[in-house]
Amino acid sequence: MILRVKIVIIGDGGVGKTSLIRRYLGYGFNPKYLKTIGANFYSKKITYSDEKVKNLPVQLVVWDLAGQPRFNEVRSVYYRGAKAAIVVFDVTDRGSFDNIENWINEFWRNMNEKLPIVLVGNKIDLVESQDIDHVKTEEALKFAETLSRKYDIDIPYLETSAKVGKHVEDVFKEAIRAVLDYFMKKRGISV
Ligand code: G3D
Ligand code: MG
Repeated sequence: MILRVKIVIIGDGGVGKTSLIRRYLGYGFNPKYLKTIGANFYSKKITYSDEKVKNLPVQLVVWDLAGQPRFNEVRSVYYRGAKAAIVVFDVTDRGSFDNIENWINEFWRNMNEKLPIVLVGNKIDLVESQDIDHVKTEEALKFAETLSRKYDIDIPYLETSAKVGKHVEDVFKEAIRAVLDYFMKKRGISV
């Protein structure tokens, strides 16, 4: 038996969603393009382990928007069956940070359920290499905490660089962990 986990990756255009997936899966990894909804989906078998679970086979399916213009018409198809969302902003683009709560609400509204979220601040390499105005770690952490309290759900925050490959694996691992925790709690199963 293999657990199938669909994850959607959302956030403003240009924040690095596609780059994160490509970095995680390897650049030679080709998605299937769903022309009707303008989305790519990447599917890969992985073996998941953490402190509680050992070597769990998971069919990870990640959905990524290929173009946003027609998104209004296709969003229900895009979100259908998702178990979690990776919500990404660009730490050097405050506008993309300001939109995070909209993206989260949009996801939950479409799912009719407060499914797990992993919040990601990408392009951290840019602020490590130059002194530019950006969304600071403390501010993003505080925001994640505020959202967690407001919606009564734990929202982890991670900073990544798809460019140099920093903490990219952790994002996907955290998303799968959140999905397992969520559905085990929901079914009253403890491990
Ligand atoms: P999107 O899928 O969210 O729209 P993309 O974003 O993955 O297409 O990335 C948008 C641009 O940001 C790309 O630049 C990409 O190379 C760059 N980018 C993505 N992640 C990072 C990162 O971690 N660090 C840096 N420095 N750049 C990143 P181009 O120039 O190809 O449009
Ligand atoms: Mg993209």
